[in-house]
Amino acid sequence: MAVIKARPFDITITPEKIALVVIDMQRDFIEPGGFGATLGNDVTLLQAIIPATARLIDGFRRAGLPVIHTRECHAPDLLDCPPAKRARGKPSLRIGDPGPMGRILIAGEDGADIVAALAPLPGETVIDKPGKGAFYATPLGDILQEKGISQLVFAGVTTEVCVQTTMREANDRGYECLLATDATESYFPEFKKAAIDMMTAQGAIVGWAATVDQIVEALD
Ligand code: TIU
Repeated sequence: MAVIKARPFDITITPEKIALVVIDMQRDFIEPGGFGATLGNDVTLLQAIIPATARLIDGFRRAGLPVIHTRECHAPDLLDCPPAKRARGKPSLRIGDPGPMGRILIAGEDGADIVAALAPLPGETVIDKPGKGAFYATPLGDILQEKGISQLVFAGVTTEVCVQTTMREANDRGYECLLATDATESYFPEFKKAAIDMMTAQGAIVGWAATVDQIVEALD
C-alpha cells in the first residue's frame, strides 16, 4: 500500500488491486488527418502528453501491474456505429470515410492504431470501444473483475470526452478512480481544467487527480 497526495485528498493505493487504463491514444485523435482533425481541432495540443504518458505506462510495467489500452473505433461495416454518431456535427470527413490514415475511426486502419511511442506490449489488454465510455459494449468490466481490480488510474484523450465518460462509468461500478493530470489532454484546455475540477469536487465525487510523478513514485 502507498499513499498519494492527490486532489482533493490523499488516496491509498493497493498494488495488487490497481490497473492503468490508457484511453484512445490513437493516431486518429493525435495526428493530422484523423478523426480529431476532421472535427476542426488542433491536434498538436494532444501530442505534448506522449512523454508523460509513456513514463506512466513504464511505471506500471516496471511494477508488473496491468496496463490496459483502449481504442475508439468501429467495425468496417459500421454496424456498431449509431447513425446519430456518424451524422453528428459538420466534420470534413465522417466516420468510415477514406482519409490520409485510412478510413476514419475504423478498426484495423492506420488511424485507429495507438501512436507508436505508446504501443501496447504483447500480452497487454487492448479494448476496442464503439462509444466514448470504455465499459459500454466492451468486455472491460469482466476483464477487471477477473483480475480482481478495484482501483483504476486513467490517462489519455480527451479529458472531458472519453476519459471523463469512462471515469464516470467506472465510478458508478464501484472503482476508485485516479486521473493522471499531465497524461491527459483536451483540444480545449479550459475543458480539461473544468473536467478535473468537477470530478474531484464534492469530496472526489467521481475520483482523484495526481501527477504522473506522484503516481509513479507510489508504485516504486
Ligand atoms: N472529440 C473528442 O474530444 N473526443 C472524442 O471524440 N473521443 C475521445 O475522447 N477519445
